[in-house]
Amino acid sequence: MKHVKKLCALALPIALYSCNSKSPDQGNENERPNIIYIMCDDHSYQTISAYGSQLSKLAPTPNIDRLADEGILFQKAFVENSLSTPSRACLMTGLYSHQNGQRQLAEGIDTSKVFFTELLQDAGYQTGVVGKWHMSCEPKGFDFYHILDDQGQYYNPTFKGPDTNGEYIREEGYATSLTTKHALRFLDERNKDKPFCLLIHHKAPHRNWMPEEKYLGLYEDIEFPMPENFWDDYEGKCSASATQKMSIGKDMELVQDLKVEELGAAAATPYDKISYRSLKGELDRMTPEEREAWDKFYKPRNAKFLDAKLEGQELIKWKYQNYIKDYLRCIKSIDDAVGEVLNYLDKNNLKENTIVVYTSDQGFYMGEHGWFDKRFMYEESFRTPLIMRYPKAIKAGTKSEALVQNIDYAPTFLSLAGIEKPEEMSGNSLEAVFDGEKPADWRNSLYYHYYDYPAFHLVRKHDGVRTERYKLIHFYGQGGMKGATTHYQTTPGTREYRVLHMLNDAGYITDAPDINCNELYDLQNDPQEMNNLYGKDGYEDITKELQTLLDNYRKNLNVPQDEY
Ligand code: SGN
Ligand code: CA
Repeated sequence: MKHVKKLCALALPIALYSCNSKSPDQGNENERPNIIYIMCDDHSYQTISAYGSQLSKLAPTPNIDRLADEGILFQKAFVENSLSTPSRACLMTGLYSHQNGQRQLAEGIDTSKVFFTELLQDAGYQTGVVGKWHMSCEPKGFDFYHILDDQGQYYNPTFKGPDTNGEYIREEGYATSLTTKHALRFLDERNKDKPFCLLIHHKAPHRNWMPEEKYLGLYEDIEFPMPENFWDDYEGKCSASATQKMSIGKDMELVQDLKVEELGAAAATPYDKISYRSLKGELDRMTPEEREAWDKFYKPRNAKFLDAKLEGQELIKWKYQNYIKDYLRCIKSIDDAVGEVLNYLDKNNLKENTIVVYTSDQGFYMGEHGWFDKRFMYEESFRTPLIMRYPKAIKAGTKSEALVQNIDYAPTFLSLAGIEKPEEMSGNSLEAVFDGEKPADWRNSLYYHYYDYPAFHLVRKHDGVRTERYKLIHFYGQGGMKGATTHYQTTPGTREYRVLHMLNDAGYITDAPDINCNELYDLQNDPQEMNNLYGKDGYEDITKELQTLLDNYRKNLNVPQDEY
């Protein structure tokens, strides 16, 4: 199927209609709340100090924590399909992936589905989106947009907006700061007589985790703890956990990911060559001053590393430490950016009547099971951070244990704006759990479905259910290229295309067997999901119960079952 690019709506520069605003910000006599939705790309809850992990205590996030202190922290927030474009489609439509069409990364989205911002617009809201859009259609339902190209770049990235004639134009600066700058521009220039909804979608901390110049050496002397299940050998699990290609030990690239540029010059394998090309492309974007600062930090570090000739577990530990440090450096800039937006709201008297949401398009592995990346239904990527502040309806310091999912965001925003949710929207408004309690009729389980195989990282297709205590996962699908529908046929020239062709040529994809296999976890006794209980004595009843639940989801939601 062809990758569909459609221009869904023409947005106007906000300056065109903001000129008749009355008085700054008190113009909000309209009681409907403003909405600021901040979504990072691949931000794990493990690296937000409000969530309390050991890792985050060593690299705190005071501004994101401030939101939690003044609002509600969701302890059990999840996505439906742990990947960027599908998650963004869930956000915009309030629908599961098979309902909105965006099941895989590069293919899908039924543009006839309503985006919640279109409904807000119709109801008189002024809407904007800045940063990583990453949908397979142009922004629709926005008065203002200023978006990055595809995944975006960290240094001096290109953006496009209605004022750039459809072209992506290079801007000087770091992606996180530029995205914030354009967000504040929207807030400054908006029509102050109308309520607004602004989506701030950061590129960071997406792979390859390139820190901002001022944070290059941050945390250098800290030794970060490794997760207890880092050395998982996948015994007792289905083959999917062992055949993925997202392990820090085997798959994290010394050149692109860990910035050992020196190894790239002598790239021996085709894989190293791709890795070198990717890193070089990013470094070549820098100004000479930025490049100098970069080299000043990484060159001596790399010299020491190359000199040490690390092998085996020592090499893997080095990779882990340096991955975590670069990732956390990117988070530091994100935390600053959140602080800037909160200060703006304080200064402009917007705090009380604005709901501020902080989340990520999915979770991320910080070494759990030995991994980076996401995609799997195991907790760290299935879960996502979710924090909301709305002084009018949420008491400071609230915590929620309710099972919530990214299909709930659109219904929440619509309900807050007093707009009736379209009947077909699957999610529920989170207002029902804003007080930290769980109403009797709130959901007791969640459905998950990942479809993107064969693709980057080779995670097999799977769906499953999670209750408060248990999780049942079903891995399924044809191996080899039989099931290929997506990246493999996508644009030649992309990194995805090159890497997948290479993996296929090396037999990784062609040799893959079909899979039809289950896993069952007791999250209370085994929160790290190390002990697959499926088929074990004593678990017959709970297995049956969960299987019925899963079958009901598939049936009631009309999930296509061609490959089960
Ligand atoms: C790129 C990354 C992958 C990542 C996908 C999807 N490779 O392909 O590691 O899983 O994006 O990420 S890279 O070498 O090009 O960085 S997502 O957040 O957009 O879903
Ligand atoms: Ca992502």
